[in-house]
Amino acid sequence: MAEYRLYGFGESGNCYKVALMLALTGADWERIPVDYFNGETRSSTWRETVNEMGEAPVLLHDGKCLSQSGVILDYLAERTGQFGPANADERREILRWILFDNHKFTSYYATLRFMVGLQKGPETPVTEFLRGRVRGAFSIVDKHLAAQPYLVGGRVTIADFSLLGYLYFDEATGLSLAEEFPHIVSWTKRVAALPGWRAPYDLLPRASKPVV
Ligand SMILES: N[C@@H](CCC(=O)N[C@@H](CS)C(=O)NCC(=O)O)C(=O)O
Repeated sequence: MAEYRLYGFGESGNCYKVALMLALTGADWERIPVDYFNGETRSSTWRETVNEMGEAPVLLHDGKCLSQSGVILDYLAERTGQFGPANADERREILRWILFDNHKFTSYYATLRFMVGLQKGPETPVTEFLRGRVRGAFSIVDKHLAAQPYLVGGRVTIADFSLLGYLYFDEATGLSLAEEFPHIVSWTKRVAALPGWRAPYDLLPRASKPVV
């Protein structure tokens, strides 16, 4: 059995955040499949035995069962000594970006991409609202990255992995990142050039067949 065991599935950028960290740190890890689209995370078994919050990713390590990608990234940075903060000020900076990510950057974008790109639903006031909120959050990050190569400390950290979680998928969202957020796109390329980087579906297989 591998040292780290990750409940995850390919469509999930939140799971990809953790899988990417495991890949880039050279960790010994394996995936535990999650039947997400048939409701496994909503089942009482999942909530009673894996994660009461009803979400993936979940990491099993050393007798611990950890959820919330930001917490897992922090744990892995501490365990591996890689991509973590160099001091207390950086630790707070990383936390600040991960909280912003979970509230606005990932959450609006992931929901928009789920509705438009995976469910292939119609344009509605909800998708229009989400796209506006994504543009607001992405503009903030694009401006930050115009002045520095990575989010914190001038080097790659777990803050980058958190915000990048959904940016390597190519399902439609109705946004053109290349046209609207060029500094974000340059940043995705810098991280993709790291040794050991792999694209989402190369690290975690899909849980569903694509909707056509
Ligand atoms: N803030 C959480 C979000 C996790 C999350 O929303 N995971 C999705 C899959 S990408 C999920 O399991 N959703 C189940 C649900 O909301 O019912 C994290 O970063 O781990």
